[in-house]
Formats: sequence, structure tokens, C-alpha cells
Amino acid sequence: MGQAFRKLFDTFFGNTEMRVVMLGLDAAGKTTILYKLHIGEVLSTVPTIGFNVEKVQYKNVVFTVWDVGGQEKLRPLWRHYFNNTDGLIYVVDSLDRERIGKAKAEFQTIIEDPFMINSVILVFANKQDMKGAMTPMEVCEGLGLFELKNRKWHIQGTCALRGDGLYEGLDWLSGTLKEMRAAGYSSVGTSSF
Ligand SMILES: Nc1nc2c(ncn2[C@@H]2O[C@H](COP(=O)(O)OP(=O)(O)O)[C@@H](O)[C@H]2O)c(=O)[nH]1
Ligand SMILES: [Mg+2]
Repeated sequence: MGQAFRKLFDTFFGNTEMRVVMLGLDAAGKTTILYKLHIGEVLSTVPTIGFNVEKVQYKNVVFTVWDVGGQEKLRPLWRHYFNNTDGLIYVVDSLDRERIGKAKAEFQTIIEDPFMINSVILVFANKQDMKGAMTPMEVCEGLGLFELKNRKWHIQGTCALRGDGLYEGLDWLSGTLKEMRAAGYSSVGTSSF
């Protein structure tokens, strides 16, 4: 699995710097995904009170990961990590029907952030192996993806434990970013307050 991802990153990104943030409510499966990618050592840091950030770097591709939800006070810190973000991966626990509304509220806040306004959005509808899980279509509706205007987004059903769907999702993300780069798009300098 790790080798497949490394090959994907080499093919698509070469030496291009790319920053990806992976967010979602706690227990969505983010840490599991990060380890499943096997693209490098996962570094975990707690730079400030309760704000735990995980980071993996493979060549020039940097993944930064943290939990969202119920921490309004910590939001100003996000900006440090959102700056020049190319891709957002939003992970949803498809089994957690009770918190889909909360997942949506957090998602909408994130994508409307000035630093995120140009980022490509990949949603992982995770835990598809579980009986009773929402389908990717239901997660789509739950997050309000269909109402998004002028955003490039994609939803992928995944099972992080087995690694199912992760490659396909990242393949879409890298292909889309490559197209946008070719068209002259750059995340640098597009953020404003
Ligand atoms: N059944 C199932 N469990 C999963 C899957 N992905 C993660 N989990 C489990 O969900 C729990 C939370 O996962 P974790 O990666 O820690 O979530 P995080 O808080 O988003 O980092 C753990 O017990 C994982 O083993 C999945 O695709 N299927
Ligand atoms: Mg985690």
C-alpha cells in the first residue's frame, strides 16, 4: 500500500510542493488513514493546549492532521496550518448519524475560511465496512456538498482499516491539483483577509 502511494506522489507531484490538511471530527478515522498511507513517519505534536497536530511528509508533500469540533477558542490557530493549503481531505465517520449535523457545521466553517477558499475538497465517507453506515451519497447530502458553488469536490467511500478507497481518493486529488497547476492556478497568494 505504501509503495503504491509513493509511486502516485512521485508521478503526480514530482518536486512540486503540496500541502494537504486532513480534518474531521474525532474518531472519524484520520489517524488510521495517516498510518495506512505509510508514506513516512507520523510526527505528533501538541504545540498548545489540547491542539494535537499530526504530520507526515513525503518529499514535498506535507500532510497535516487534526480533530475539529467543540473548540471554537482554538480556531485562530488553524490559520497557521491552513495557509497555502492545496487540498482539504475531510473524513466522516459514516456510522455516526447522530453527529453528521455537527460534521456539516464544522465542514462549512472550514471551507468558508479565507485560507481555504481555493482548496480542492476530497471527502472520505469512512467506515464503509460497517453495517448501517451512511452511503457516500447520504454523507454527501449530510454535508451539503451539492449546494457548494465554484468548488472542486469529490466524495469517496473508504474503509481506512483495510485501506479501501484511499488510493482512489488521493488519485483524484492529485490529478485535480495537477490540472489546476497546469491551468496556472496557485494556492500561494490567493488568501486574503
Ligand atoms: N470499522 C472501521 N473502523 C475504523 C475505520 N477507520 C477507523 N476506524 C476505527 O475508528 C476509531 C477511530 O479512528 P482514528 O483513526 O483514531 O480517528 P481520528 O480521531 O479521526 O484520528 C479507531 O478505533 C479505528 O480503529 C474503518 O474504516 N472501519
Ligand atoms: Mg486521531
